[in-house]
Amino acid sequence: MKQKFYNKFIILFVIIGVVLAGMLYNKYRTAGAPAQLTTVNENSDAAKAMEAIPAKGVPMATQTQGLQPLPYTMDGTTKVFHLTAEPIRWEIVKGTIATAWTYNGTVPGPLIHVTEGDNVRIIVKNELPEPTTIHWHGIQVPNNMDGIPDITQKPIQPGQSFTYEFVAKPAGTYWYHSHFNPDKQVSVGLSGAFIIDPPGGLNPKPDVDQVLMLNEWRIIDGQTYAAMPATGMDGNFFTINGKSYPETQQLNVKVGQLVRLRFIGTGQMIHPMHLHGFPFTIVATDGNDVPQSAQIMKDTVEVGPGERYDVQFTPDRPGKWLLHCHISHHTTNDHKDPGGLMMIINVT
Ligand SMILES: [Cu+2]
Repeated sequence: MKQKFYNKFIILFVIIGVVLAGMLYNKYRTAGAPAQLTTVNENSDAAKAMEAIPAKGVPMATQTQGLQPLPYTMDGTTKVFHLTAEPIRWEIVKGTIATAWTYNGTVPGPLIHVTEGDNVRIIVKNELPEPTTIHWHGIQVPNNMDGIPDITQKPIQPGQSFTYEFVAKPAGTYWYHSHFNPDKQVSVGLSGAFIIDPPGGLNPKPDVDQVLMLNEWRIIDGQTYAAMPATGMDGNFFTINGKSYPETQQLNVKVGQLVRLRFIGTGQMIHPMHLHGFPFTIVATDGNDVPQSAQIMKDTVEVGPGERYDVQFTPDRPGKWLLHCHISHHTTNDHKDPGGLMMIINVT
Protein backbone atom coordinates (compact mmCIF):
# COMPACT_ATOMS: atom_id res chain seq x y z
CA MET A 1 0.00 0.00 0.00
CA LYS A 2 2.73 2.37 1.06
CA GLN A 3 4.81 1.33 -2.01
CA LYS A 4 1.87 2.17 -4.38
CA PHE A 5 1.56 5.62 -2.82
CA TYR A 6 5.26 6.27 -3.42
CA ASN A 7 4.99 5.07 -7.04
CA LYS A 8 2.13 7.53 -7.72
CA PHE A 9 4.13 10.30 -6.05
CA ILE A 10 7.17 9.57 -8.23
CA ILE A 11 5.07 9.50 -11.44
CA LEU A 12 3.50 12.88 -10.51
CA PHE A 13 6.96 14.29 -9.72
CA VAL A 14 8.30 13.13 -13.12
CA ILE A 15 5.31 14.68 -14.97
CA ILE A 16 5.77 18.03 -13.18
CA GLY A 17 9.51 17.86 -13.91
CA VAL A 18 8.92 17.21 -17.64
CA VAL A 19 6.42 20.11 -17.88
CA LEU A 20 8.79 22.51 -16.08
CA ALA A 21 11.75 21.42 -18.24
CA GLY A 22 9.61 21.97 -21.37
CA MET A 23 8.65 25.47 -20.25
CA LEU A 24 12.27 26.34 -19.49
CA TYR A 25 13.46 24.93 -22.84
CA ASN A 26 10.83 26.93 -24.71
CA LYS A 27 11.80 30.15 -22.93
CA TYR A 28 15.50 29.54 -23.65
CA ARG A 29 14.85 28.61 -27.31
CA THR A 30 12.79 31.75 -27.98
CA ALA A 31 15.34 34.03 -26.33
CA GLY A 32 18.23 32.53 -28.28
CA ALA A 33 16.55 32.02 -31.65
CA PRO A 34 17.35 34.35 -34.55
CA ALA A 35 14.64 36.99 -35.01
CA GLN A 36 13.24 35.41 -38.19
CA LEU A 37 12.65 32.12 -36.34
CA THR A 38 10.46 33.66 -33.67
CA THR A 39 6.83 34.00 -34.60
CA VAL A 40 5.07 37.35 -34.68
CA ASN A 41 3.19 36.25 -31.51
CA GLU A 42 6.48 35.83 -29.66
CA ASN A 43 8.10 39.04 -30.93
CA SER A 44 6.13 42.27 -30.59
CA ASP A 45 8.87 44.22 -32.43
CA ALA A 46 8.42 41.94 -35.46
CA ALA A 47 4.65 42.37 -35.32
CA LYS A 48 5.03 46.18 -35.21
CA ALA A 49 7.61 46.25 -38.02
CA MET A 50 5.30 44.25 -40.26
CA GLU A 51 2.30 46.57 -39.83
CA ALA A 52 1.25 48.74 -42.77
CA ILE A 53 2.16 52.44 -42.59
CA PRO A 54 -1.04 54.15 -41.33
CA ALA A 55 -2.75 55.74 -44.35
CA LYS A 56 -5.85 57.20 -42.69
CA GLY A 57 -6.02 60.98 -43.11
CA VAL A 58 -2.67 61.16 -44.96
CA PRO A 59 -2.99 63.80 -47.73
CA MET A 60 -1.90 63.36 -51.36
CA ALA A 61 1.39 65.03 -52.22
CA THR A 62 1.00 68.47 -53.79
CA GLN A 63 4.38 68.13 -55.56
CA THR A 64 5.34 65.47 -58.10
CA GLN A 65 9.16 65.57 -58.04
CA GLY A 66 11.64 65.10 -55.21
CA LEU A 67 15.14 66.57 -54.80
CA GLN A 68 14.02 70.15 -55.46
CA PRO A 69 16.75 72.56 -54.23
CA LEU A 70 15.84 73.53 -50.63
CA PRO A 71 15.63 77.33 -50.24
CA TYR A 72 17.36 78.93 -47.27
CA THR A 73 17.53 82.23 -45.44
CA MET A 74 20.68 83.85 -44.04
CA ASP A 75 21.22 84.45 -40.33
CA GLY A 76 24.51 86.38 -40.33
CA THR A 77 26.87 83.99 -42.13
CA THR A 78 24.70 80.91 -41.50
CA LYS A 79 22.44 79.32 -44.14
CA VAL A 80 19.18 78.34 -42.39
CA PHE A 81 17.13 75.43 -43.81
CA HIS A 82 13.83 73.91 -42.67
CA LEU A 83 12.86 70.25 -42.97
CA THR A 84 9.54 68.79 -41.79
CA ALA A 85 9.19 65.01 -41.50
CA GLU A 86 5.60 64.23 -42.52
CA PRO A 87 3.45 61.45 -44.02
CA ILE A 88 2.30 62.01 -47.62
CA ARG A 89 0.60 59.85 -50.27
CA TRP A 90 3.15 59.63 -53.13
CA GLU A 91 2.52 58.17 -56.58
CA ILE A 92 5.63 56.18 -57.49
CA VAL A 93 4.23 54.94 -60.79
CA LYS A 94 0.85 55.50 -62.48
CA GLY A 95 -1.83 53.81 -60.37
CA THR A 96 0.48 52.90 -57.45
CA ILE A 97 0.44 55.26 -54.50
CA ALA A 98 2.74 54.75 -51.52
CA THR A 99 2.00 56.03 -48.04
CA ALA A 100 5.41 57.63 -47.63
CA TRP A 101 7.15 59.31 -44.72
CA THR A 102 8.87 62.31 -46.30
CA TYR A 103 10.86 65.46 -45.76
CA ASN A 104 8.78 68.45 -46.90
CA GLY A 105 6.28 66.28 -48.76
CA THR A 106 8.44 64.78 -51.50
CA VAL A 107 10.28 61.49 -52.21
CA PRO A 108 13.23 61.83 -51.98
CA GLY A 109 13.35 64.87 -49.70
CA PRO A 110 14.69 68.20 -50.97
CA LEU A 111 18.26 68.67 -52.20
CA ILE A 112 20.48 70.60 -49.79
CA HIS A 113 23.19 72.15 -51.96
CA VAL A 114 25.94 74.21 -50.32
CA THR A 115 29.64 75.03 -50.66
CA GLU A 116 32.45 73.59 -48.56
CA GLY A 117 32.98 75.73 -45.47
CA ASP A 118 29.40 77.07 -45.34
CA ASN A 119 27.84 77.32 -41.88
CA VAL A 120 24.51 75.49 -42.07
CA ARG A 121 21.61 75.28 -39.62
CA ILE A 122 18.80 72.83 -40.31
CA ILE A 123 15.67 73.07 -38.18
CA VAL A 124 13.87 69.72 -38.24
CA LYS A 125 10.20 69.49 -37.25
CA ASN A 126 8.69 66.06 -36.58
CA GLU A 127 5.11 65.64 -37.85
CA LEU A 128 5.32 61.83 -37.90
CA PRO A 129 3.34 59.59 -35.55
CA GLU A 130 6.61 58.39 -33.94
CA PRO A 131 9.99 59.86 -32.88
CA THR A 132 12.75 60.50 -35.43
CA THR A 133 16.27 61.93 -35.89
CA ILE A 134 18.40 62.89 -38.92
CA HIS A 135 21.88 61.55 -39.65
CA TRP A 136 24.07 63.53 -42.11
CA HIS A 137 25.62 60.55 -43.83
CA GLY A 138 29.32 61.10 -44.58
CA ILE A 139 29.49 64.78 -43.59
CA GLN A 140 32.13 65.44 -40.93
CA VAL A 141 29.82 66.95 -38.30
CA PRO A 142 30.47 67.41 -34.53
CA ASN A 143 29.43 64.28 -32.61
CA ASN A 144 26.38 65.91 -30.99
CA MET A 145 25.02 66.74 -34.49
CA ASP A 146 25.32 63.14 -35.77
CA GLY A 147 21.66 62.27 -35.16
CA ILE A 148 21.92 58.97 -33.30
CA PRO A 149 18.98 58.49 -30.89
CA ASP A 150 19.94 58.09 -27.22
CA ILE A 151 23.67 58.14 -28.09
CA THR A 152 24.22 61.68 -29.43
CA GLN A 153 20.75 63.19 -28.87
CA LYS A 154 17.26 62.52 -27.50
CA PRO A 155 14.87 61.39 -30.27
CA ILE A 156 12.72 64.22 -31.69
CA GLN A 157 9.22 63.45 -30.40
CA PRO A 158 6.10 63.96 -32.56
CA GLY A 159 5.30 67.69 -32.68
CA GLN A 160 8.80 68.64 -31.48
CA SER A 161 11.76 70.22 -33.33
CA PHE A 162 15.53 69.86 -33.19
CA THR A 163 18.19 72.18 -34.63
CA TYR A 164 21.26 70.73 -36.33
CA GLU A 165 24.16 73.10 -36.94
CA PHE A 166 27.57 72.40 -38.47
CA VAL A 167 30.16 73.50 -41.01
CA ALA A 168 29.56 71.73 -44.36
CA LYS A 169 32.73 69.76 -45.10
CA PRO A 170 34.36 68.17 -46.98
CA ALA A 171 33.11 68.67 -50.57
CA GLY A 172 31.31 65.67 -52.05
CA THR A 173 28.07 63.72 -52.55
CA TYR A 174 26.29 63.00 -49.28
CA TRP A 175 22.79 62.25 -48.09
CA TYR A 176 20.67 62.69 -45.03
CA HIS A 177 18.29 60.13 -43.57
CA SER A 178 16.40 59.11 -40.46
CA HIS A 179 18.44 57.18 -37.89
CA PHE A 180 15.41 56.31 -35.71
CA ASN A 181 13.87 52.94 -36.55
CA PRO A 182 15.71 53.19 -39.92
CA ASP A 183 14.61 49.71 -41.02
CA LYS A 184 11.17 51.27 -41.48
CA GLN A 185 11.67 55.06 -41.64
CA VAL A 186 14.34 55.17 -44.38
CA SER A 187 12.60 52.44 -46.38
CA VAL A 188 9.36 54.44 -46.62
CA GLY A 189 10.97 57.67 -47.76
CA LEU A 190 12.91 59.55 -45.07
CA SER A 191 16.02 60.47 -47.05
CA GLY A 192 17.35 63.26 -49.26
CA ALA A 193 20.55 64.36 -50.98
CA PHE A 194 23.18 66.75 -49.56
CA ILE A 195 25.72 68.04 -52.07
CA ILE A 196 28.75 70.06 -50.95
CA ASP A 197 30.56 71.84 -53.81
CA PRO A 198 34.29 72.52 -53.56
CA PRO A 199 35.07 76.26 -53.30
CA GLY A 200 34.87 77.59 -56.87
CA GLY A 201 32.84 74.57 -58.02
CA LEU A 202 33.79 71.33 -59.77
CA ASN A 203 36.64 71.51 -62.28
CA PRO A 204 35.84 70.59 -65.00
CA LYS A 205 32.25 71.65 -64.43
CA PRO A 206 29.76 69.02 -65.71
CA ASP A 207 27.18 70.24 -68.24
CA VAL A 208 24.64 67.85 -66.70
CA ASP A 209 24.87 66.95 -63.00
CA GLN A 210 22.19 64.57 -61.72
CA VAL A 211 21.62 62.86 -58.35
CA LEU A 212 20.05 59.37 -58.62
CA MET A 213 18.72 57.97 -55.30
CA LEU A 214 17.83 54.26 -55.43
CA ASN A 215 15.23 52.71 -53.13
CA GLU A 216 12.95 49.69 -52.69
CA TRP A 217 9.26 49.71 -51.73
CA ARG A 218 6.75 47.14 -50.58
CA ILE A 219 3.18 47.98 -51.62
CA ILE A 220 0.57 45.22 -51.30
CA ASP A 221 -3.16 45.75 -51.94
CA GLY A 222 -2.66 49.51 -51.77
CA GLN A 223 -0.96 49.33 -48.35
CA THR A 224 2.67 50.40 -47.85
CA TYR A 225 5.00 48.32 -45.69
CA ALA A 226 8.69 48.81 -44.91
CA ALA A 227 10.71 46.83 -47.50
CA MET A 228 12.96 44.63 -45.38
CA PRO A 229 14.89 42.06 -47.43
CA ALA A 230 15.48 38.64 -45.83
CA THR A 231 12.49 38.96 -43.50
CA GLY A 232 9.83 37.90 -46.01
CA MET A 233 9.13 41.63 -46.53
CA ASP A 234 10.92 42.03 -49.88
CA GLY A 235 10.29 45.06 -52.03
CA ASN A 236 8.04 44.76 -55.09
CA PHE A 237 8.64 48.29 -56.43
CA PHE A 238 12.01 49.95 -57.07
CA THR A 239 12.54 53.68 -57.52
CA ILE A 240 15.04 56.19 -58.90
CA ASN A 241 14.37 59.53 -57.19
CA GLY A 242 11.00 58.29 -55.91
CA LYS A 243 9.67 57.07 -59.29
CA SER A 244 9.55 53.68 -61.03
CA TYR A 245 9.95 53.32 -64.81
CA PRO A 246 8.21 54.53 -66.98
CA GLU A 247 7.65 57.47 -64.59
CA THR A 248 11.41 57.87 -63.95
CA GLN A 249 12.85 61.14 -65.19
CA GLN A 250 14.35 61.18 -68.71
CA LEU A 251 17.76 62.83 -68.74
CA ASN A 252 18.29 65.06 -71.81
CA VAL A 253 21.92 65.38 -72.88
CA LYS A 254 23.73 66.67 -75.96
CA VAL A 255 26.54 64.86 -77.80
CA GLY A 256 29.89 66.05 -76.40
CA GLN A 257 28.54 67.24 -73.04
CA LEU A 258 30.16 66.16 -69.77
CA VAL A 259 27.59 64.21 -67.71
CA ARG A 260 27.98 63.48 -63.99
CA LEU A 261 25.65 60.99 -62.32
CA ARG A 262 25.70 60.76 -58.52
CA PHE A 263 24.29 57.39 -57.41
CA ILE A 264 23.10 57.11 -53.80
CA GLY A 265 22.04 53.71 -52.39
CA THR A 266 19.28 54.57 -49.89
CA GLY A 267 17.64 51.12 -49.59
CA GLN A 268 18.85 47.79 -48.25
CA MET A 269 19.81 46.07 -51.51
CA ILE A 270 22.71 46.21 -53.95
CA HIS A 271 21.92 47.66 -57.37
CA PRO A 272 24.45 47.07 -60.19
CA MET A 273 23.62 50.10 -62.34
CA HIS A 274 24.46 49.56 -66.01
CA LEU A 275 24.71 52.27 -68.69
CA HIS A 276 24.14 51.39 -72.34
CA GLY A 277 26.16 53.05 -75.08
CA PHE A 278 29.18 54.45 -73.25
CA PRO A 279 31.57 53.48 -70.47
CA PHE A 280 31.86 55.88 -67.53
CA THR A 281 34.68 56.86 -65.19
CA ILE A 282 34.19 56.55 -61.42
CA VAL A 283 35.43 59.96 -60.23
CA ALA A 284 34.30 59.89 -56.57
CA THR A 285 33.31 57.23 -54.04
CA ASP A 286 31.34 58.02 -50.86
CA GLY A 287 32.03 61.73 -51.33
CA ASN A 288 35.81 61.32 -51.77
CA ASP A 289 37.44 62.23 -55.08
CA VAL A 290 39.25 59.28 -56.68
CA PRO A 291 42.80 60.38 -57.66
CA GLN A 292 43.06 60.46 -61.48
CA SER A 293 45.75 57.73 -61.46
CA ALA A 294 43.34 55.39 -59.62
CA GLN A 295 40.18 56.14 -61.64
CA ILE A 296 38.73 53.17 -63.48
CA MET A 297 36.33 52.94 -66.40
CA LYS A 298 33.30 50.66 -66.18
CA ASP A 299 29.82 50.32 -67.67
CA THR A 300 28.28 48.82 -64.49
CA VAL A 301 28.75 49.98 -60.92
CA GLU A 302 27.39 48.19 -57.85
CA VAL A 303 25.68 50.67 -55.58
CA GLY A 304 25.29 49.14 -52.11
CA PRO A 305 23.28 50.41 -49.12
CA GLY A 306 24.61 53.80 -47.99
CA GLU A 307 27.16 54.05 -50.83
CA ARG A 308 27.66 56.90 -53.26
CA TYR A 309 29.36 56.69 -56.66
CA ASP A 310 29.93 59.76 -58.82
CA VAL A 311 30.48 58.70 -62.43
CA GLN A 312 31.22 60.83 -65.50
CA PHE A 313 30.96 60.25 -69.25
CA THR A 314 30.69 62.18 -72.50
CA PRO A 315 28.26 60.68 -75.03
CA ASP A 316 29.63 60.64 -78.60
CA ARG A 317 26.48 59.57 -80.46
CA PRO A 318 22.78 60.28 -80.19
CA GLY A 319 20.12 57.83 -79.08
CA LYS A 320 17.81 56.77 -76.29
CA TRP A 321 20.38 55.02 -74.09
CA LEU A 322 19.14 52.97 -71.17
CA LEU A 323 20.47 53.19 -67.61
CA HIS A 324 19.18 50.32 -65.45
CA CYS A 325 19.82 47.96 -62.55
CA HIS A 326 21.20 44.63 -63.80
CA ILE A 327 19.29 42.57 -61.22
CA SER A 328 16.42 41.97 -63.61
CA HIS A 329 13.76 41.70 -60.90
CA HIS A 330 14.60 45.31 -59.96
CA THR A 331 13.37 46.45 -63.40
CA THR A 332 9.81 45.28 -62.71
CA ASN A 333 6.80 46.90 -61.05
CA ASP A 334 5.13 44.28 -58.83
CA HIS A 335 6.55 41.59 -61.20
CA LYS A 336 5.47 43.45 -64.37
CA ASP A 337 8.28 44.14 -66.83
CA PRO A 338 9.51 46.74 -67.72
CA GLY A 339 9.57 48.97 -64.67
CA GLY A 340 11.57 49.83 -61.57
CA LEU A 341 15.18 50.96 -61.79
CA MET A 342 15.28 52.02 -65.46
CA MET A 343 15.67 55.44 -67.01
CA ILE A 344 16.44 56.85 -70.45
CA ILE A 345 19.45 59.03 -71.17
CA ASN A 346 18.21 60.85 -74.29
CA VAL A 347 21.27 62.01 -76.24
CA THR A 348 20.61 64.47 -79.10
CU1 LIG B 1 18.82 46.46 -58.32
